[in-house]
Amino acid sequence: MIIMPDKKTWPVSITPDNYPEFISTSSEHLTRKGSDLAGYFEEEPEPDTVIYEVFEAETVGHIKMAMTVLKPGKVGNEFHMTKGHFHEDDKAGEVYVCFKGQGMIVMQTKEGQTDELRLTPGALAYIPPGWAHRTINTGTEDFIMLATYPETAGHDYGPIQEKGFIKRVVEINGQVQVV
Ligand code: M6P
Ligand code: ZN
Repeated sequence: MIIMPDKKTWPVSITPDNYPEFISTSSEHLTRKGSDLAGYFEEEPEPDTVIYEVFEAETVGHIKMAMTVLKPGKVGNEFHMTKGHFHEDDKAGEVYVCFKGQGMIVMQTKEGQTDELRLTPGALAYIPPGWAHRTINTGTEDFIMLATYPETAGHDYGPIQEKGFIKRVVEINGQVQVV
């Protein structure tokens, strides 16, 4: 089953069965290793460890789609996570759909409001404009989710790179805790 006969201009349905084809037909592929996340965790990750990969679909028009595959694991007691970012366009929101694994999304505003949501397969998360967002794999298998967002959103990594998120997701006594 091919989900994207002409992936730029043909309607597609991405399902729990065919989502691996999205990955295999993506046009852009980004790998983030421990060395790319230096300074993000409380402890430093192994530089060569792959933390996550992002597969972006070739689309036309105003909507972009990217699938993130976040590997299971921890750095110290902190679960593997994405860098996290604000959007350059403060009117641009984002929608995540979870396909596989167990995870969380942590969000915060520039004014210091924070929130977090658990994501399991089938769950959809809405990230309102103005909220920075980071994904965390709290499980033992790959955590895979699809993101859709306006092509003009832009990634603003600066504030998170400098100060981090207010909340971290860690394992304490075998339990997932937001601290
Ligand atoms: C999702 C989307 C992408 C983002 C990716 C990885 O797929 O939000 O825009 O690039 O996650 O997150 P980050 O860019 O914060 O490392
Ligand atoms: Zn985003």
